[in-house]
Amino acid sequence: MEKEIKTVFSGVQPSGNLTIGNYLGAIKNFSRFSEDYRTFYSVVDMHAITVRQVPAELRKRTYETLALYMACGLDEKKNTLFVQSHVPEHAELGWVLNCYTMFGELSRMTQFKDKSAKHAQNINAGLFTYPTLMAADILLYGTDVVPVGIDQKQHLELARDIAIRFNQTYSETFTVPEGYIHTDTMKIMSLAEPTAKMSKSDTNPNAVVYILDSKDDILRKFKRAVTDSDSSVHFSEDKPGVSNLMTIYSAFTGKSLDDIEREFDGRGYGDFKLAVGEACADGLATVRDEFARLMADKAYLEQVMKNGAESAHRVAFKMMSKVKRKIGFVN
Ligand code: AQP
Repeated sequence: MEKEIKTVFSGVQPSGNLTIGNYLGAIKNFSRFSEDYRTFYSVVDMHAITVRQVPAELRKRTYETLALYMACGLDEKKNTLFVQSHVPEHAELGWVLNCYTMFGELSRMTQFKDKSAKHAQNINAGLFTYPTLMAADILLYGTDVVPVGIDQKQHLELARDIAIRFNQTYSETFTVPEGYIHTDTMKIMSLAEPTAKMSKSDTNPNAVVYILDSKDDILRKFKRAVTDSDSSVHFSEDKPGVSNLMTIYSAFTGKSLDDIEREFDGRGYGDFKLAVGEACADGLATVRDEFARLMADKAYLEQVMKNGAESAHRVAFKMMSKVKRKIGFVN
């Protein structure tokens, strides 16, 4: 039977200060769905502990990530905004799906390989089964669409495979989700090393622009951004630094890449970098102000978390009951 309203789910880990990669690749796209879809956006704290976190910071960042969702335009009345660990069905379904996910499949995940190399002292089982928990997040809500950056594509494909496998083993249970990857901004690159993804856990602060950076910091970081020895503002594979800056400029101004090339024809990188910095800082100014306002009212954020958890739980509980019945657990 065709569902009338389609469902969207996505999440962001409170594992650091959020970057313009998280913003342009994911969060900015979330609000596109608010009007016509049933939307669930989660602060995925259970994913964050696959890497060691300082408890007080994790707690603070959980509030901050929720406030950032709202500051970036997600209306808490139109979207279910919640914290993953407040809805126990995520862990419950995650365990069940572990038993329908193959060791070989998880071994092929590039994020696991990258993060294992980065955290060689803590290659825990949670890091390995991260994609199964992500599949549970998505499948619990009958999700049709998952807006993510390109780095999550492999995990999403695994979620689809797990859904199909489960449905074929029993009967139609899970909706097989589709990714929504905004091709223009699917991978914002590091400013210091433009062939690597901009990541919130990067240890070089000049490589990353955080959503909440001050205007001065943003201008300084773009001024220092790695480009190349040429001086033409032109989008191409062999100019990863300049192309990345053009992508960011385009995302904040709405200008096309051709228009940007024309705008900076013969003007050199100095002018261009300043313009990118200004556009980014101005584009984020209202987010920063709204974030500060929201963070000053912790009680309200807690109310949003509570309402979100209740709404999410109602849906998740139903799906979990169905799963238990299918696999033969006694009610
Ligand atoms: N650089 C990026 N460009 C485009 N999209 C990005 N995303 C992350 N970085 C970029 C998208 O943001 C969403 C939330 O990401 P996450 O919090 O789940 O973690 P991640 O993908 O592992 O992002 P980070 O910033 O690199 O976090 P750490 O450093 O903690 O591992 C996802 O949709 C992601 O695609």
